Amino acid sequence: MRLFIAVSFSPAALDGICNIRDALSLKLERASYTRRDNMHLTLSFLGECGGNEMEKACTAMDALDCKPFSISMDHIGSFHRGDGDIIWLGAKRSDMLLSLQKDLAGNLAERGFVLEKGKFRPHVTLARRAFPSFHEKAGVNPIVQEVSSISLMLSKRVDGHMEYTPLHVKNFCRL
Ligand code: 2AM
Repeated sequence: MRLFIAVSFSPAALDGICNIRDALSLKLERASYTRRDNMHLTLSFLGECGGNEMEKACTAMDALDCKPFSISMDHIGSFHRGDGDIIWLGAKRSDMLLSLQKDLAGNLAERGFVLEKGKFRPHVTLARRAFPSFHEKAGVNPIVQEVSSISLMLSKRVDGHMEYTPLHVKNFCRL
C-alpha cells in the first residue's frame, strides 16, 4: 500500500482553496485539477509500505509531542515538470509547521524509514500537467487552517482517479 502523512483541511478552508483553484483554471489552457476531496498538505511521503511499516508509521505519529497551531496558505507557486507544471498553494513560513515536519521525519527515520531528501516545501497541489507555465509567485487571500491533527493516508488509484483514505489520526493536545 502507498502511504503518506498529511494535514487535512476544514470544509471552510477547502471552500477557499477550491475558489483559488477555480480562479486559476480561468488562466490556464489545460491542466488536471485536484478534486476537493483530495486536497491536503503532505508532511511526509512514505511510498510503498507493508503492514509492519504501517504500524511503525502510526507509532512515529503517536510519539509526536505537538500543540495545535495555525498555518496560513497565502501564495501560488509551481514546480516545473516536463509534462506540464504542478501548480500549488503554498504555506507562509511557519516554524511550528517546520518543526512538526522535522520531528515527524526524525521519528520515522528512527523506525527505519528512508525518506526523500530535499527541502520541505509545504503546499497543496491545485493542478498537474498545467500549461502554460506559471513562473511568478502570486499572493492570494490567505486560507487559515488550524493544525490540530495529522493523518496517515492511503493512496489508491480507483477507476482512474486517486483516492486518499485516512488510516490513522494523531490528535494534538492543547495542554
Ligand atoms: P504532490 O501533491 O506535490 O504531488 C500523495 O501522492 C501525496 O504525497 C501528494 O501530496 C504528493 O505531493 C506527495 N508526494 C511527495 N513525494 C511524492 C512522490 N515521490 N510520489 C508521489 N507523491 C509524492
